[in-house]
Amino acid sequence: MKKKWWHDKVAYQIYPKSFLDSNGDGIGDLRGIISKLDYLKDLGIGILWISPVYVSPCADQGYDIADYYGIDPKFGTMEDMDRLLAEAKKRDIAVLMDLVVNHCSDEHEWFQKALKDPEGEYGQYFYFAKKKDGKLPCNWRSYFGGSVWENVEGTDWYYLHMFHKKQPDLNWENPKLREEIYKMMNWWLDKGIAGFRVDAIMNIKKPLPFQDYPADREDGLCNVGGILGSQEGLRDFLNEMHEKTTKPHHAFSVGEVFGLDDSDISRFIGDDAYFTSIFDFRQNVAGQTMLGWYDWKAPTPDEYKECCFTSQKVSEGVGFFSNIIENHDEPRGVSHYLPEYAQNEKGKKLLGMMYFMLKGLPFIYQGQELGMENCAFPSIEAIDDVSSRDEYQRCLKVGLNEEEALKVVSHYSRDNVRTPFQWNDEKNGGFTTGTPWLMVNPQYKEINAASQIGREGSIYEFYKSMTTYHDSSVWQDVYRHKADVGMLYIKLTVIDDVLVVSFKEL
Ligand code: TEU
Ligand code: CA
Repeated sequence: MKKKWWHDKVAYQIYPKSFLDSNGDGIGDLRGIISKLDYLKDLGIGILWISPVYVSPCADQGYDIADYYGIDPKFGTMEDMDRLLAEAKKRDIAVLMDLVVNHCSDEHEWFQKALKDPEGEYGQYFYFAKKKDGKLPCNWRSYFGGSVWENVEGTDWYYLHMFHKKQPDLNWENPKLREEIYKMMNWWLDKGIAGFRVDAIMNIKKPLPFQDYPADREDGLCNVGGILGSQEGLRDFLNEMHEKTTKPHHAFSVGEVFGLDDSDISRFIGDDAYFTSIFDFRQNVAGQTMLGWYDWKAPTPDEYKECCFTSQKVSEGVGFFSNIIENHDEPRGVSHYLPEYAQNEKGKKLLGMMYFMLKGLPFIYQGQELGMENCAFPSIEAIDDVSSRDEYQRCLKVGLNEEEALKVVSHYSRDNVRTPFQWNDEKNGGFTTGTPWLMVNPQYKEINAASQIGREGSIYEFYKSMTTYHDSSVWQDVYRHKADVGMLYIKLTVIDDVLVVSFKEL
């Protein structure tokens, strides 16, 4: 494998709304991020993925974009964004924007124009259909519950949304739409971003013509997750996108790819593949079923290990996975993967070390470096996330009582990782001087950055030693030649406060 600039970097995901609020309105913002670039530099971060900050009504926290060329006023201005890019550059931190192009917001100009004339030019940017013999075009279930088809009020038209009804799907079959997307991507790349984290990308190709699949719940609908990845046409779109945007810019891209067949991996990562890297979700999806959160189980430590081994083998000699313990859609990893007896500082470090040892690009999700845990939400009203609210209803429907439903949702809720960052033990954990948009995890008194920075043995300092070590030439050489040396025995020892890593071939 050729050496690439990003091979020895550690990446970090910021969820802007919950990172740091600079003006007391309770919402994290770009100026908050700028003021913490030194914190990220100190942690050893080389790549920053910023979840969406574009203009958005926030039906799905920014993943519903109303203007791809504008920054939402609640996050700041385009001048703030330019300053963020310049300040990050000074610190040798590459910035990735979140690319959400499977859908946009229903408040986007394209959709507003389409509503006026579903058969006109902008109607072709989306999927509009009418019922035939009283039947919708297909029985697919939206990821956030209910049919993917939503009626356009006062008409007999319906439009398709795989996610929330305020997130109409873009019609990638239309070359005009694709050109608009590429133009926008190139505009951001010309501005100086290093690349993109590519959202929900397996969804852009729909199996057409629309048809029903066997229902998997009593609602008569079916989950389409499993059907999407296998379509040949998807590869044409991904290839074209790469050829017209990321490739000529030598940009970095990391795809949110679910449901990929392992045999197809070389087309998705590696030299001249569609993406630079893709996230490895193997352990995240382990234990999930089609029935809903109430039926999900966390993987056991053995299953977790199995996932890691398989992923390492699958990517060996092909390319790098991007490895995560959590992201903005998952429960806190330390509350999910660690058995209860190990949910302490030692266990958290062990989990962290395991993933730093994997071949690949580690992505730290904000707060992971402090060992932040799931939040004990007092009621469903304390939870904002659309998907959590839908799953709560689902729990009640299958017969759980309210207490049981809250317990399930409190474990899997995406809001577990969206509670404000815990900077210190002061009011609101130092996140805001105002009222935070989402409750602060009451653990902020014990778990916060201020108490860990510089404290020997803290999780933060441990993560810092891991990022330093990830950057070391020894580890990087081992990484790249792993295919030649086979399995390695890795031994970590601390001598005179220095972490010593030794390798032995098995
Ligand atoms: O997620 C895509 C996705 O398929 C899931 O992670 C989904 O969010 C989850 O199953 C719902 O519980 C991406 C983003 O990461 C997510 O935040 C967005 O909500 C989604 O796309 C739509 O843009
Ligand atoms: Ca703010």
